Amino acid sequence: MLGYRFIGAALAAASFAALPSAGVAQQKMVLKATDVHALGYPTVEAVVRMGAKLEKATKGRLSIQMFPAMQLGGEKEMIEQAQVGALQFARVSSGPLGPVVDEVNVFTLPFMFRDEAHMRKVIDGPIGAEILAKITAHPSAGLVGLAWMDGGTRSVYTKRPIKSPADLKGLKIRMMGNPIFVETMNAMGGTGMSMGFQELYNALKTGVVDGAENNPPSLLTQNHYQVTKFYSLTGHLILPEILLFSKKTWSGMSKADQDLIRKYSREAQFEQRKLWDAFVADSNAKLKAAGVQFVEVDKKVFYDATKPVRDKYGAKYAALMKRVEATK
Ligand code: BDP
Repeated sequence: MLGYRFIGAALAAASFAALPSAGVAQQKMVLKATDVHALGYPTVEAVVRMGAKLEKATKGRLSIQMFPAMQLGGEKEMIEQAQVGALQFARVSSGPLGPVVDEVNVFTLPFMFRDEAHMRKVIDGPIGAEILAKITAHPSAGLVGLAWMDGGTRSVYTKRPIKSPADLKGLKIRMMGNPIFVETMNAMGGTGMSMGFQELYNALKTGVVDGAENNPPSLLTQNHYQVTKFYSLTGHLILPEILLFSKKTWSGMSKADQDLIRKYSREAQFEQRKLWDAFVADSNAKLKAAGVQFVEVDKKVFYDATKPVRDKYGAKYAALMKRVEATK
């Protein structure tokens, strides 16, 4: 039996150690968190700092153990592990969450936000809160939506400059796992290919794809810039990221602990943003120093080209999209 118990403990979602004669609320829990990015990246750092706060506030009863840098797989896998309670915090892009909770897709439409300030207004305000609540209330997603994080603006990078849809013709561009993104790239003139982030560097290097699209920090930290030297500022996606929690674990926690996690998550949203702005500026400088060429693009052409995608996927959320647009 000892062996069995040992395996059971190793597989357990979070490590629980009940204190003598204590109820659920008093259990010691090590909450597992994961992110595709490495330690020091703003999304990771914000969650690590939150762990320190949680530990302090609960005198060590609650803590966070971070598994960074895709140690637990890509974002699809991270979501699945949160769903079964194999981990607690998953910080993912809105992209791979869209296929799980459809409302999230409103944020994943091309050129949905006018600029980053607009996106921040939306996620910080009532619409952001509503979508988080939709995630939590979803009957089968098994997730709790805790907070938004900033994912900046995504643009295309390839081995040649992209100024118009014609320049993308015949180029295979990696997109995140969400049909909206593949259709977006197709509408932009290229050939969208959905693929996990964990496979991308090799795919770029071996020519399985000709390019990808992302924000400057990802282009830099994933070393994609070593292969693709032209960063064409299409800005087709301003994509919020999200901090999720496993509903399975959540439902076994006390209301007081849930409230504490919610409070620190909201704080993490703003803490990450501050780190993010500095990180983007630094990434841009490093990319330029490494010889990456930033190519100015007439976004209007790509905006017009992607209208069918907004129409197709946005139709059922017309009212919500109007409210997003009206957010000033
Ligand atoms: C990065 C996001 C990360 C995504 C990644 C991707 O921070 O959440 O997994 O893009 O393209 O910008 O897959």
